[in-house]
Amino acid sequence: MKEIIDAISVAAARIKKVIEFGDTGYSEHVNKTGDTQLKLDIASDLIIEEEFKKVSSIKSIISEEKEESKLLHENGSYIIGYDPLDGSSLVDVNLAVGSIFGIYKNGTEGSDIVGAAYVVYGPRTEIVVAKDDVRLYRLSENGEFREIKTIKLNRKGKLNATGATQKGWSAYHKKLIDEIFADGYRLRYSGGMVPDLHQILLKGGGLFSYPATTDTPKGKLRLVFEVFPFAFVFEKAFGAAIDGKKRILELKPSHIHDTSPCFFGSNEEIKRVLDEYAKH
Ligand code: AHM
Ligand code: MG
Repeated sequence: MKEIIDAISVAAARIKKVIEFGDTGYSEHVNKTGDTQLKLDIASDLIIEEEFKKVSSIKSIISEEKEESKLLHENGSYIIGYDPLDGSSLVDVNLAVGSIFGIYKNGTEGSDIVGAAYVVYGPRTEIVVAKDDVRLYRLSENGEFREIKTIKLNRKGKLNATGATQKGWSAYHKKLIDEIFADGYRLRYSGGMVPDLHQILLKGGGLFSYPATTDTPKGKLRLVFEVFPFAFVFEKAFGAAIDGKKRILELKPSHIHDTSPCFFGSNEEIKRVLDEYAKH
């Protein structure tokens, strides 16, 4: 898998430049989810595809920005599901964005994931890689990613990142979130899942939620490109990830672009969600 992480590192350094100096305008294309693609989404997707084409162990790629999966090397053994530039609409307001990668074998169900990585393009460029454990790497002046530390969540955190349109929340979801705030948790939510989850991972824990709502009953975030990779990261960092009732990595999407409600966090906060959701 090292060759895949190396390719992600090369792609990340290239995408960082595109974010800094590229055109932030819209293209004329609409992706599978119905979003008009930004030129930055397309450029990032092309860079990743170019770098993955050089890696013979990658059998196929599935991108949030592509309708279908794409075969790269018939004899490869890995399938990579990725979101090339998550939160790309935040670039024009100069907030942090990211790239997310799920590394799968055999298929793209939750149980097929064998590794995950994400890149944060913020004031600094960082890569987090989850295999047996979760490690943070940072881009240094010489253009190389240097290992910084291993990431481990505490049993309980202090941050509460609450996603989705509040007027569409269920009454019990609102009750749960209100109770968490009443216990002293602080709101942190930029609208980019990569920096928002990265903050929870690095500040020791908390809860990130993107629930089902009346306007998005199956949530917004995509299983193969966003939710499974982060579920893998959180579990390997001694946290947990659920859809409200079930462990995320037990879910089986019926289509590569399927979405799911999702909750990521440290164990105590995830237990609170499970206890409240079990009643409904
Ligand atoms: P994108 O893939 O189109 O960029 O959308 C995904 C983003 C996530 O990064 C973020 O958590 C979520 O959308 C925010 O959505 P909302 O504004 O509805 O809370
Ligand atoms: Mg995304």
